[in-house]
Amino acid sequence: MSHYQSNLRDIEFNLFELFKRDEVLGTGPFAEVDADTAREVLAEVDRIAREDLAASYVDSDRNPPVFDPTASTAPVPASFKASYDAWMESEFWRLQIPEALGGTPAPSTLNWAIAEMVLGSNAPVWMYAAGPSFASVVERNGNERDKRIAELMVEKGWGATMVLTEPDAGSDVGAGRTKATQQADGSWHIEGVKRFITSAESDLQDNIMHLVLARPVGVEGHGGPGTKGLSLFLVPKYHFDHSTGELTGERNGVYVTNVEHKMGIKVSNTCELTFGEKHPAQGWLLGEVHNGIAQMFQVIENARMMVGTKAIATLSTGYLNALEYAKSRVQGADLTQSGDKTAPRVTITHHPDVRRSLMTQKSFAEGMRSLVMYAASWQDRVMVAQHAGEEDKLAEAVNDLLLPIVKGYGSERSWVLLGTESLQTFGGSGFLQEYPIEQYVRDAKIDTLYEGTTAIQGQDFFFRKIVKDQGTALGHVAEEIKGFLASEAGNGRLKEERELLGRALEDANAMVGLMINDLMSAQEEVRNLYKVGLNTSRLLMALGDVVTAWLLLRGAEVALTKLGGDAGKDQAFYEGKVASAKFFCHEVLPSIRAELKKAQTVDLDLMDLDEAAF
Ligand code: ST9
Ligand code: FAD
Repeated sequence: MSHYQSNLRDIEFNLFELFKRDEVLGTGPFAEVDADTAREVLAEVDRIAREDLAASYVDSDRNPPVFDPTASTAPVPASFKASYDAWMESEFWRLQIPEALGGTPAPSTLNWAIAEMVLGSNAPVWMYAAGPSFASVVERNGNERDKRIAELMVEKGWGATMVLTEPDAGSDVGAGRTKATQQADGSWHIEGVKRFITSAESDLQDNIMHLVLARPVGVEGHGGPGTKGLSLFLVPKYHFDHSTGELTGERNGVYVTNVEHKMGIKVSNTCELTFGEKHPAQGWLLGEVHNGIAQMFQVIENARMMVGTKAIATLSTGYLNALEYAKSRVQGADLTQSGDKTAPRVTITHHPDVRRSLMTQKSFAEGMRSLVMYAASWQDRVMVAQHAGEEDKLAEAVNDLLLPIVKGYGSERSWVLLGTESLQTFGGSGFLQEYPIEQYVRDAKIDTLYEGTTAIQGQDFFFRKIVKDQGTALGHVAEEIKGFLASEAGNGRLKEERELLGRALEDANAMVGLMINDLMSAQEEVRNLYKVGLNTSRLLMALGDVVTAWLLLRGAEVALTKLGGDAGKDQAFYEGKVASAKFFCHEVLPSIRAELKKAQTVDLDLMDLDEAAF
């Protein structure tokens, strides 16, 4: 039986009922993908995910790749290769890439809906299969040479990697020391050691294109300190004929020199990558411009969305597995009959605390699914504008604002809830490898770490997405929420919850105001910046809760309308939507007041404390 329990009904609810994607499907840039096609694709991806992708989930955890230092290889298990092949053969990855590369562009919302099912059933498949998406960044930023390389990457099914991290440069990418020296023929030789590079080795593809950040030496005006001195180079594993893509048989001087032993996602090779040690590692400067960090952030933005979606997808399948177990596990008597030792035993879904736990899981999983879809709906707007030869600055800014929430908030909430609630629902059985939850917990922990830790997401959120943006995007989202608060949404049935949301929004806004004040006061007393830094993660989580609650309530409003008519077989589904929105507002939102109080009492004591006192 499949470990993966998808929630296609809720995915379709988000796409078609809440965010009304039938209005964009089949139009403009998405002319080739109408709503009917989208539904067919979703149904087929659902099947592939539950059957073909989920099939190797356990085996590739128990029998992970083993690094062979002599050959510098780490082949994946055959079961995983079968899953990977099934995904590549489905060709659905073409929905993510531009027509110029043989793609059939679909709205971002549809792509992230598809991604949820792939990531929830076997995330490393999505990561190894990202070559064509990487190619679209090469195509967008490249000159004629690079555009041809991008075509070859897709045509030949090559893999690709994002290569930033070094032993001494993790969160601080700008500390990277890998260097690039230009050669007489215009290419570059890369020298240095990168670590933790995902998909840098496997036997899944004939070639791998590494997108490498390195510091050019001896180039005036470039190669200075920090991230701005980094340039992006295309460094293939094997040399190839740049017009035909035929491999020349010659190995480039970039080798995997170690594969990490990890807590989870073990089949996803995490590699140390050494450049130019045995012989030169030749690379080409992307687009022949020195603009590495900005180019790499095009990849990072996509990857951050991916990581948040992966975490949330895992919580969703964790919840549905827990629900299934709870419905059949008989233990104890109903609380109202606990005095009667002969009372019938009941399934654990009868116990109030189990119900609290299940509804916590359901409301977060479904609310954060809506969060992913909401962010993606802004990406749809960006794509529509670009197709019309325009720029939608607001859509870009709101998407930017939402990314750290999807990634930082999404991964933190998911990882914690998978452990404290989904696994807990199974009792001691949750601790066993017989059930998938312990693997979910191990596999989801990485989501709070890579692609920028939660601390980095919190700082990105406040300093870049709020302060640098001068509050434009945040102001827009807040206005949308206020519009909802002022409406008659739910026809009286969501009145209390709208009030709770209103209060939470005020509290979160007060937190932003407080932090802006601390930031301003840092101009006089620079150490006040520490106060801001003590609150950035807190703000990310608080606003994450606010946006999630609002989206759940919007879903509840839709559901109430459906329940007002003949909901038919969907009666329970819609009742569940209303119940989870109400639950979230009552159970989660009041804590934001306490978080505000904590934020207000933050002072410099912690920073003044001698390290020895910790
Ligand atoms: C990793 C990979 O962890 C894990 C999973 C891999 C799976 C791979 C496969 C799946 C991925 C599929 C992707 C396919 C591609 C698809 C594309 C489709 C189209 N937003 O603030 P400053 C830029 S990888 C945008 O001064 P510092 C910006 O250019 C490792 N841009 O930063 C800015 O200049 P300006 C991940 C941003 O103090 C410049 O950077 N590692 C943003 O120099 C400098 O900004 C990390 O994520 C942003 N949010 O450096 C590192 N922020 O201001 C985490 C910055 O002029 N650390 N830029 O615009 C950080 O993010 C740090 O904050 C830092 C700080 C490095 C940026
Ligand atoms: P550090 O930066 O040393 O952080 C340690 C702790 O300090 C964290 O809690 C962090 O939040 C905190 N911290 C650090 N700086 C600050 C600060 N300024 N303010 C507040 N707190 C701070 N990298 C790639 O380039 N490509 C990949 O494909 C890739 N894949 C990965 C796959 C896996 C499985 C793993 C584990 C990592 C991968 N990484 C990859 C690297 C990953 O992005 C980094 O591990 C991550 O960015 C954190 O860097 P670090 O591990 O050096 O931690």
